[in-house]
Amino acid sequence: MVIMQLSLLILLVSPLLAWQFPAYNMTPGVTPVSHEIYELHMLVFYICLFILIGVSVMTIYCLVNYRHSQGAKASSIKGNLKVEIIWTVIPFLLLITIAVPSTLVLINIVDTSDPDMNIKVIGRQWNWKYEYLDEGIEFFSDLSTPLAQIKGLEPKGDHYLREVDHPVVVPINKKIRFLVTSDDVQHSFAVPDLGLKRDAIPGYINEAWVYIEKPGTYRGACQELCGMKHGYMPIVVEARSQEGYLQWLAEQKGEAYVSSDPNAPVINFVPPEPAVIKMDHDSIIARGKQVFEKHCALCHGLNGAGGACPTLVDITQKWSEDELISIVLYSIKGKAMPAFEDVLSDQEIADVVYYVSNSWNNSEGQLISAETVADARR
Ligand SMILES: [Cu+2]
Repeated sequence: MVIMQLSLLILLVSPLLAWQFPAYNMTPGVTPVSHEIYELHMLVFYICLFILIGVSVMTIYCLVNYRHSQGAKASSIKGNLKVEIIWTVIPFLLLITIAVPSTLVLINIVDTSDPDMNIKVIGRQWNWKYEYLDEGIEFFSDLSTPLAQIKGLEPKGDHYLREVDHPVVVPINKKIRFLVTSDDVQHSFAVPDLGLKRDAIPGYINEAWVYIEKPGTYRGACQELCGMKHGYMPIVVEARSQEGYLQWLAEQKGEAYVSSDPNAPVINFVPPEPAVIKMDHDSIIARGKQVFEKHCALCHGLNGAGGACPTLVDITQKWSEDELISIVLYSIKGKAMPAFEDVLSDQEIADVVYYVSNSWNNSEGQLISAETVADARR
């Protein structure tokens, strides 16, 4: 009885909480699909509430009025056609009320026809790769939360584990089709504000679409348990005005961008001169450390000794430079390490291998040039 009263109380208070604290409710989002999903959710919620209140009132009424101490006697009615029709027709009508809008929303969700642009999304252990198919640009999007926050050495930032180095930039008011797939295991591409969730399955392409109505930054995450760093592959979608998007696009391509607005200043984007790569010990160690902390330290630990993972490559033991280059490029059999062949540049691999072979127990690492790494690529 107490449990029933408690659950009743929680269920009756929950709609009030949903109204007062929208953060506890599902988000209405910023796309037509997310609005439809939200409305469907609220419709089902009200139907559940209606049933809950109806059943609870009936139960309490019977408990109070027909209890044994009041002298109530159980009757032995056998069958009642009217009641049976009522308790068949009402649930049937309720199910139809849910089924019709659900089907319409589902049909809309899968309708990826006539997109204005196409972006291929590739889930990887453990980052996302985006390819703008109509523009010929592509990039990786990695977690950008500093390692010190993850290790608890610094206070957590506002977007802890929800921030990336390269967000997906898209224009508002355009139908954008995402072609979602995976390079390795199953991931899931999900951004609640956009009403978007699609599984990323190796060998398959799943389609999804969004039409974002409001500029802003929308955050999501991989929603399919995909390995050790599943929690470290967030998704950040940046929706900009058409003008802002075109400007970003020009920057990505290293082209100048001229605004279509005659009053706007002409923005000439000039790609920066390639930096001179210093090859002294301290510079390489500093660059290698940066690469190591971004891509390796989450598993291997800042001291290289790693955690308790039995499938970790022991980098504190002595490896030759060639072995390390091969491990970083293509991983090693029987270990959970991902291949960095597509993720890191030749210079980054040369730097990180030099850093590893000169840290911890290793101290006689040889200088490696980017060309050596390029030669080691199959
Ligand atoms: Cu994943």
